Amino acid sequence: MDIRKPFVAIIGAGQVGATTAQRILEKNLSDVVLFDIVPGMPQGKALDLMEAASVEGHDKRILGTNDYKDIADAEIVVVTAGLARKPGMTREDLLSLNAKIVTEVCSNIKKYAPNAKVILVTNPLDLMTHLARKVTGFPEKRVFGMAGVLDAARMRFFIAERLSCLPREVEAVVLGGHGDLMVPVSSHSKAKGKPVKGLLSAEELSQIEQRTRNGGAEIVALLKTGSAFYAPASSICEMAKAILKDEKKVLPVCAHLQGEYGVRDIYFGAPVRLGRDGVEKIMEISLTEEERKGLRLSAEKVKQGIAEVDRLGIYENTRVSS
Ligand code: TXD
Repeated sequence: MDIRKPFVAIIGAGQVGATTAQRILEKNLSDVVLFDIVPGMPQGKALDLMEAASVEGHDKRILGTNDYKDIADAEIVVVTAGLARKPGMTREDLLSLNAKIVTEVCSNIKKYAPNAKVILVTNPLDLMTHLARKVTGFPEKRVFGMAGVLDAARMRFFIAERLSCLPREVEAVVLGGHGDLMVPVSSHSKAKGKPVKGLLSAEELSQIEQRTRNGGAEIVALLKTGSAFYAPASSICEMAKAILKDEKKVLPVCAHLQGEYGVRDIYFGAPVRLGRDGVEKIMEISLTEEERKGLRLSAEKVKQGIAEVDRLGIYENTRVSS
């Protein structure tokens, strides 16, 4: 299968990876290379997706592979490889296991796709994005994470549901780390162009903010095994589109902040202009004092996590496939 440039490589052909591949193909955005370490699995999913092409009416191709050589020259590499927490596993256990996987994956990205933009998806998101930057050594504007588009999409849906309007008629911004301390920015949320602060009571807004923070956990509790993947895949696709089509669109992205919002030297959710070069500019928006305070708390938590990742000291001796 000849893959045509510019293409997107997806590492990890699980729920999020495979659904992202499907979205990219069916929106006719680009060809896809789908990589996983499980023999036959990415090949099987790629074949299944190709067999849908005539019915879906797209003209894109997908290659399933267990060989990192196939990601060479990718325009974008999406990293969804990793494990989800299992019963009895601590957050630290998950952190160290996923850190090892992300380190191995990123060493191979560095070797085989040194010019790619890298979108991290694996959790814990802010920390894995920090690790990916360390391991690849790529410029900051080419290494970033997906979380804010998803968190904002969830908030848009919750607002739309409450106001009986369409989710696409709602604008929302969610900043900060991708965890319990994320900051839904209600002061910038609008429905049909009107600030939601004037349309919903403070209590209703606070319930929506809390449901947004808990959005991932709500789905995990319903699914029993695994976590959300449809909305995450849509969110990754939105970011890939902004890059492939050089849209220069402003989206909330986990980007490397250097003083913006009073936050320095960590990967953190902020609105950025996304285009062909990756993160082209970090945008600053005005915030209320409460929102600023929330961001400071969230930044502290991310910093503690980064110290934990750095203590693991696993950047060295990583396996790079030959
Ligand atoms: O907002 C966000 N950033 C997120 C993050 C939204 C949804 C999911 N989020 C996280 O993405 C989730 O917590 C996980 O850490 C990842 C992937 O979630 P997914 O639901 O897709 O997990 P799966 O279905 O278990 O798929 C993981 C795949 C699986 O096919 C493994 O075989 C593969 O990862 N895997 C690897 N691929 C390549 N290389 C290595 N070493 C490897 N190890 C596992």
